[in-house]
Amino acid sequence: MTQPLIGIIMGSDSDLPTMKEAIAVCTEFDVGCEVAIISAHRTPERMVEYAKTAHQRGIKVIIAGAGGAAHLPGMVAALTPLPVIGVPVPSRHLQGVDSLYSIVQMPAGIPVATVAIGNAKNAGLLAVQILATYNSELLQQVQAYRAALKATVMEKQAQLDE
Ligand code: RP5
Repeated sequence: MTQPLIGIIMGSDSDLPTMKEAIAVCTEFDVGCEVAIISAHRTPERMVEYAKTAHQRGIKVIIAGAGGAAHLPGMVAALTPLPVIGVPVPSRHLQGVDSLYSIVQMPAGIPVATVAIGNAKNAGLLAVQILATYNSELLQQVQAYRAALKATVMEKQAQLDE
């Protein structure tokens, strides 16, 4: 089994439909990831243990998704030296604006790279791009991915021009 390099954590199993997009990116780029449900409020000790030990297990980047009072990404960022990417999960009553504000408003010194509400795909891609800074094979994969995106747009343009 591939050594997991990306840790994908979320506050609840109800976040999984959103977070599975990040898992799909890891699969697409063949990067090992570990996935865990860890709640900042319901399992705080587990969160502290995870955040303090992730780098010792070889994890290089953590993606943390949470909704509502979304403290998980920020608290994990406070406890790990690794880069943390936060995913604001859409919430029932405020559609994820609460999640976004909870995650993005970090005090200077403890950053969380926050993606758009529900955009776990970009979190996965950003994590892969961080890993690609020291992995030339992965860098080529990222460039191929971008080339495919460009080809899709150009194909749509060609259809419009017909
Ligand atoms: C947060 O509360 C989770 O990240 C989730 O988005 C939200 C609701 O959790 P459940 O009540 O669905 O378990 O901690």
